[in-house]
Amino acid sequence: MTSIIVTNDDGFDAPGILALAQAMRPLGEVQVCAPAVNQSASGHKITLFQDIAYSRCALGSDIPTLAVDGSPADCIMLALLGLVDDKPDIVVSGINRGENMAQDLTYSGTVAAALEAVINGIPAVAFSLAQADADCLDNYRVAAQVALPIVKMVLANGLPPFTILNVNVPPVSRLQDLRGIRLTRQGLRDYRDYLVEVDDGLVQIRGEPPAANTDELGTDVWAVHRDYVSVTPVHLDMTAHQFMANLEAWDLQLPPP
Ligand SMILES: [Mn+2]
Repeated sequence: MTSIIVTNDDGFDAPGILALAQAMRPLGEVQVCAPAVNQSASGHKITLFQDIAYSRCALGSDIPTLAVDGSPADCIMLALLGLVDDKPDIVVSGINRGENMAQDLTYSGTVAAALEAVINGIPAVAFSLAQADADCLDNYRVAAQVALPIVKMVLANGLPPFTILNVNVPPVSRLQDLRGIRLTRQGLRDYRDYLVEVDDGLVQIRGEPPAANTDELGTDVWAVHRDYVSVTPVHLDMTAHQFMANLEAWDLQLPPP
């Protein structure tokens, strides 16, 4: 029996993870292992040198669920280290509340959970709904419908080592309002954060929704802006290969002894 772990970064009780877990059920045995509380923008944080509490419950009345007092990467690490009985055939992360495109990938706990899976040799897909402001259940349902055939293909074909699929779904309430799937690369976003002095010695990061260059053909932001589902293959290797030759020319040396 195919074993599927579903996780997210919005917390085990977010609407997106329930939609995703339910959509995965035709493919195998579904087990949810997700943060107990919202861990959005936690990146690839893992919790070391301290206790991690967890509890067992059920989602949608009968999907076995572990709520972990940790990060999304913690959830996958714990699951693979034995908190979940069966070794999973795939890890599916999401459906995130809000897109994970362009530079978002480095902040995203949703994507980090998928990367934690491939570090351990388990294929993984991250799903995000490009709508941050509301929990529209119809939109999550459409995104979950999109997820099913994609996960099916990954189960059938596998993925190359250290490679995940990062999927972003435009916010539509009917499947027929999507124009199709586009294979994309990471685009560029322009964050518009600012600092707010809340009190003496107390600040907060706030911001307008990020702008994006949606005109650059073939990027994730380009596709989602045009109501295409964006599928980006993402590799864990962050080496800037295209800079290697130039860096070589610097001829970096140790200081003289
Ligand atoms: Mn999130």
